[in-house]
Amino acid sequence: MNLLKQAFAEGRPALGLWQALANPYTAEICARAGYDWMLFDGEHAPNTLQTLMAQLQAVAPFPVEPVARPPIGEAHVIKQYLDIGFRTLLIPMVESAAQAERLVAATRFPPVGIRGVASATSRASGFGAQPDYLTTIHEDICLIVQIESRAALDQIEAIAAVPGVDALFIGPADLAGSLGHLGAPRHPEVQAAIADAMARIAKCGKPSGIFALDVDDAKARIAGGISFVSLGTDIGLLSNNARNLLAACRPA
Ligand code: 3PY
Ligand code: MG
Repeated sequence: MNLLKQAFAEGRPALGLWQALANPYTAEICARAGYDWMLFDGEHAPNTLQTLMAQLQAVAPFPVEPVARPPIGEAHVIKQYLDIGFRTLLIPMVESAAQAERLVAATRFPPVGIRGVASATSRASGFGAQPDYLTTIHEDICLIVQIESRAALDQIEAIAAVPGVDALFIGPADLAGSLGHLGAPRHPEVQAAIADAMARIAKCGKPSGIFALDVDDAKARIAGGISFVSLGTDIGLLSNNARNLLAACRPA
């Protein structure tokens, strides 16, 4: 069972951690902490298929749902991510129902979709050890689309209505840029757009997610009934604690 889909079904907020270090060793350390999901970033972190797969292997023993973000929502990238074993995908920059339909098709085998078929050679199928992989994997696929532009805001209801779109995730950084407030996701206009988007996603009956700006933002999103939220990043944890430790011990 896909652990994120399970959390959505149970109405339990799923708490996640962003992974941008592109490193299996630190991914394993973070997986031990008990987050519900971890995002492995192929869009902005220096990841390759090999580094993504190594991170998947590192977190495999832990009860965490690995989520992968490809650099772009193209069918050939999606099939590679699925073949190495990701079941949950976060696709950046989705702006229309037609685009969402193409993404769903990329995650489904024929005749429903266009995903290329590898069975005995893919890690996803246990290298052939899971004989019903081809006919059952769609149940465990979780497709999350990112709403992060003015154009996407206009299309929320149409995108949410696409069968196979499991959840919508707001990207505050890109949304701020698109709304004319680059680098200022806390700008009141951006925050108002996010609140409106959240309410509309809820009205569509779809789970909504967001990248929290800090602990207080995360707590407020959870109190507001969000389905899943990223609480922070591996880089943030490392750099903040490195700075704080030094500051605490350096004589003033
Ligand atoms: C964004 O903020 O634009 C993201 O994609 C991540 O949250
Ligand atoms: Mg973004």
